[in-house]
Parts: sequence; structure tokens; C-alpha cells
Amino acid sequence: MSTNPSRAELEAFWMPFTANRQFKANPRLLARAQGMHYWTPDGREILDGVSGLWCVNAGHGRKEITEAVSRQIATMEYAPPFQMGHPPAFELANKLVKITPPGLDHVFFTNSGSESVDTALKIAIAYHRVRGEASRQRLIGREKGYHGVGFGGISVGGMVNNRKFFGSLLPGVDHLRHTFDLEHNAFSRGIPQWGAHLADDLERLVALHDASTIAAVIVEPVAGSAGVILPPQGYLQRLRSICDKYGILLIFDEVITGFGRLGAPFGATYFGVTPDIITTAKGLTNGAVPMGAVFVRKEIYDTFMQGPEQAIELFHGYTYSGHPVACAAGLAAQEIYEREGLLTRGAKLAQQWEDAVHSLRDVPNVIDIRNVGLVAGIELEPRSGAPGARGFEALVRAFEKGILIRVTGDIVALSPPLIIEPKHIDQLVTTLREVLKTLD
Ligand code: PXG
Ligand code: PLP
Repeated sequence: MSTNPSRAELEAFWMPFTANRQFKANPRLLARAQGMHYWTPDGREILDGVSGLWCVNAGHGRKEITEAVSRQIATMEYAPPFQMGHPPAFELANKLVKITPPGLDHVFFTNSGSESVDTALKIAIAYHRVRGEASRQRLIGREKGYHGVGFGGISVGGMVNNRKFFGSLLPGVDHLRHTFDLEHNAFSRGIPQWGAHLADDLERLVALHDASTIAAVIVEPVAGSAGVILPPQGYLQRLRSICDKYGILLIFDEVITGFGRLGAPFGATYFGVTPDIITTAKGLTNGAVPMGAVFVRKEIYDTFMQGPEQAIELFHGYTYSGHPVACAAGLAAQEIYEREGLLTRGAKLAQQWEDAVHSLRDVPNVIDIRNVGLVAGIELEPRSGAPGARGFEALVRAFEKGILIRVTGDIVALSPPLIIEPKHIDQLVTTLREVLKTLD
């Protein structure tokens, strides 16, 4: 394909979560990547402000990953994961449980965040059944939550457009109210003070459905996809203690917050709240090969390990669970994170990051700025009668001016590779200021 493909050449690919007709009329193509940058087919340099899509945490083009993947694909490209094993999967599992919060010491491998979520929800329901409490089947998500695009994930998720087209979804699901509140929390620096009591909404759902029907609560420690929505101080602690009180499993969906995004290995580590299950993907392999992982407490794993020894304990798994090439990428990525201290590097840059993004406060149409670790959300006032239009223009113009940002509705999200240097932070914020100033 040429560097300037025709409309016809772009037609066959039905692009995901994309305005296909707009894109195919005005394509935004990426051809190459290294470090903090992408390059377009015609050689324009683009500063990556979103780690690809929240996943390339160690930056692009990491040689160690390329080499590990090449070695593995040449040695053994595939091995069946059911009733068979191969060393890299065990090695990666052992490496990962060293950085998970204490107690979460078993790993189930998947191929994406959506599969991790599906796996976690199934484990939660099956766990209660195996324990003899089969009435616990209900799943509780949260408004504005994003848990991928499987039927389980969109059922517990709370983003209207991701749900409304797809019928009646899973039965037996309810939602906590979200923690987004401009009136109390606009322009908070870091974690907002107001709103720990919003966790008490779980008490309302317990009173309505009874704890004996509830298997699990799933939340993102920081909601990414809906536009960087932060948990108020004390909120996650309160959710944890209500779950404990009623024997409900707490699942943290850390597909975005996992692997250093907040300046700590996991959101659970950052907030000091330990869930029963953690779902991950994205940064696990630095985005180089698709892979997800679900971490569970020892007690959950042990509960399944009963009955005859030759019997399968969990009827669940994917053809590509623990794929050798993904494991090789995962091992290499984790070694980079460890060697370069990337899982905690965000903490060192967080203050500078916070000051830089909050400097956009005076820009026209900016109605809120939210930040934690190396994440920021910059919320724009929607244009009247055209929600999302201003945000979309920001994305297009930012790309023209050489920065890659992510936009949800009228919220700009930033989540740069954890290798970012101060000069890149300056460039990102200065360019974004210019872009936002030109929007009417
Ligand atoms: N859970 C969470 C918390 C996520 O952020 C998924 C599950 C699903 O992962 P997969 O690998 O199936 O895509 C995600 C993914 C955005 C955006 O709007 C966010 C995600 C994916 C695509 C776009 O910024 N997060
Ligand atoms: N559909 C069919 C017909 C299959 O045979 C399989 C796996 O064997 C699947 C779906 C599931 O595929 P995967 O294991 O890659 O999720």
C-alpha cells in the first residue's frame, strides 16, 4: 500500500470504535514508532501522549522485546495450553506475582482486557458456587465504567453507547452510581477530597438485592475510558470494607491502571486497597503482543482445587491463553519495567505532570482538569447541540500539530509512556494549549 492510500484501499477494514467514513475520507495513518514517537507514512513525527492506547508503557521499539519475541517464535511459535504447558508461561506467572499486591498470587492468562474481565466475572460466580453459595450470581458494576466489549464487560460497564445497541445484556447486573462530580471536585489536584460516601451506594444495592445474591463488585480504581474519573479519597477503602462486611468479592479492573500508570505497580498498590481479583492486559507486554492476565487471591484458587485430582477444576480457557510469543513479550517487558524502575517512575514525575496539565486551566472552554500519576483528563465544555464535536476537532488538530491524544466525547485524555522526559511534557502541554485555543 502506498503512503497515500486511496479511499478504495481503506474500505474493507471495518475499523473499531472509529468514525469509519470520516477516517476513510481523511485518514490518520501511523507507520513507524520509536521511543516517545510515532511517524506517519510521509515521515511526520508525532509525540505519543497516550502510550498508543494506554499500553506502550516502556515506549516504542524496545529491542529487548523484539528480540525475545523473535527468539520464541523461531523456537516454538505455539503450544496447546490445555493439559499441556511450556516454561515461559510459568516463568511469566512467577515474575508477575512478585509485583502484585500481597495475597494475589495466582494468574490466569487471557488475550485482552475484555477476556480478562469475562474471566474474572466467571471465576467470581463459580467461586461462590464451588463454596456452596450458588445463590451469589449477581454482578455489580458502576455507571461510566468501562470493562471492555464482551457481553459480560458491557453488562457491568456503564457507558451508554457501548450498551444500548446490544440488547438485554447479562441478567442480574446492577450498577453503583459514578464518582464524577464537577460541582464539588472540578480542578482538584490529584485525588479529590469530596465523595467517599458515594461508596455507600453499595449498601443501597445490598439492601435492594440482599448480599446472598451478590457475587462481586467490579470497578476501575481510576476510570480511564469514560474520561479519567478519579475515586474520591477514602472511596475505595469504603468499598472494600462494605464488600468484606457482606462476603462480596471486589474486582479491580486494572487494564489501564496496572503496570505503573499511577506511579505504582498497580492501582491497588497506589491506593493501598487490596481487591480479591485484578484484571490486566495492555501494559503487560508493553502492547507488543496481545495478552491479558487475571490475578486472584490464593484463597480463591485453593477453593477450586478440590475433588478428584484428574478432574478439571475450572472449565474456562482460551486457545491462546499463555501464548508462548505473548509470554516472551511479557517477560521482556517486565524486565524492562524492573530494570528501568518504570513501575514507580510516574510517582517522581507526578508533581511536574500535575503542574503542567493544570496550567491549561485558563484556556477557553476548559471546565475541569483531573490528574493522578501519569494520567490526565481535560474536560471541555460541549458545544451546544453538538456534544463531542469540540473533542473530536481537538483530536484531529492535535494530530496535525504533531501530538497523539485520546478523546472521549469532549474529554481529552493523556497517558504518555512512562519513559517521558520533562521536555516532552512541555511539548505536549504547549501544543495542546495551541490546539484548544483554536477551537471555537
Ligand atoms: N477494562 C478496562 C478498565 C479497560 O480500560 C478493557 C477492560 C478492555 O481491554 P481490551 O484489551 O479488550 O480493549 C479496557 C480497555 C479509551 C480506550 O477509550 C480504553 C480501552 C480500550 C480502548 C479505548 O481510551 N481500555
Ligand atoms: N469458536 C470455535 C468454533 C472454536 O473451535 C473455538 C476454539 O476452539 C472458539 C470459538 C474459541 O476460540 P478462542 O479459544 O481463540 O477464544
